[in-house]
Amino acid sequence: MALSDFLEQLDQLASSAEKAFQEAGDASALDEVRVNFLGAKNGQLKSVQKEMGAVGKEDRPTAGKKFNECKTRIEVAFQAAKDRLGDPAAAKSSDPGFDMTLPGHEFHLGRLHPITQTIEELKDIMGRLGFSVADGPEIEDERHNFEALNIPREHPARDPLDNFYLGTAQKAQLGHREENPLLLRSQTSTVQIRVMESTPPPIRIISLGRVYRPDTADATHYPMFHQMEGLLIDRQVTMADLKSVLRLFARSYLGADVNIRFRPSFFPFTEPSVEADFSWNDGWIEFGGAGMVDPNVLRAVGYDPEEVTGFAFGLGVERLCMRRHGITDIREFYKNDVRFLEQF
Ligand code: FA5
Repeated sequence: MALSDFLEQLDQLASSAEKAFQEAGDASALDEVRVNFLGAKNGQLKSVQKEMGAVGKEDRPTAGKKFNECKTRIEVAFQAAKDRLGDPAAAKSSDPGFDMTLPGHEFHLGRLHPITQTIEELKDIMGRLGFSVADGPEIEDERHNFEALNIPREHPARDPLDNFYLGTAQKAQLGHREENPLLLRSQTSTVQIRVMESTPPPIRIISLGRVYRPDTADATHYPMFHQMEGLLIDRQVTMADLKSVLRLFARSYLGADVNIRFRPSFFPFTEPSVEADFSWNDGWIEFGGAGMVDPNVLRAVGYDPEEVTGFAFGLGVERLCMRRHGITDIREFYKNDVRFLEQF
């Protein structure tokens, strides 16, 4: 090969490499150009180097010198491109679509719903009082929601208008028999029965979960809400134990300055029964029902009411949380308004 052809080839190679390195727009394009020109195996520079053997012996020193110059030009172009792309400010300024003065995106960190936070705290307080946590299904049968709780068939609490009974199609889907209709549980007292059916006394449990009633939503009522059920069964349990546990619990959760009062009431599954209120805005609001477990309930699960007695309570979780945080409308919990939720 004539020396002039070889030198010409080197010049062209260096020029096209410089152009390619200048045009490389990002790191992967740069790497492609580097492999094309400087690749150790099949790079164009390597191929040209191999052709140097075809240049006449006397011309080799000139060819070698020119080859080294060409190699340096390509390496300098590579380094310049690397510097340009490696510097983020330089890279961005080459992108006309990026405006460095724009404000950044704000990321919202998720957090637990206030009712979930309340449930965790209630479990904690009751855990310290020796109560463990039990669970039960939200779709219940009449036996656990009513019968075993001493609520007979003709009782108004079983009125279909006051409960969410499952339709025939839903029951068929669950493969359920007609004689024991299914409904969304209207109280967590169902869990009392499930626990007593499967566990011998003594018992000391709480159960927290959703319950459903076709109540019209207002500031203190919602058709779906949460209850904390408590059940303690042992020898010689009295009403005094019930009152002190509820008082201790309310003071732990709401603070020592909360006033509590008990009003005589009626529940088919407790005798005697009370309703518990706490003070709120110069008045009182009911936070739960409670009482000594009725002997009929103890008998229905195979316990001997002469041997053991016990108390039970069912408290409204939303109302406790509302009192604690000064929330005046229960509907706030379920609007999913981030401005409300992010305060907790
Ligand atoms: C009961 O549900 C009984 N199972 C409580 C009980 C358990 C009594 C064990 C005796 C022994 P009651 O229907 O009163 O009781 O409901 C209990 C609490 O749930 C109420 O005091 C109130 O705080 C809350 N509550 C009731 N209905 C609603 C509603 N629609 N929205 C929000 N909270 C409610």
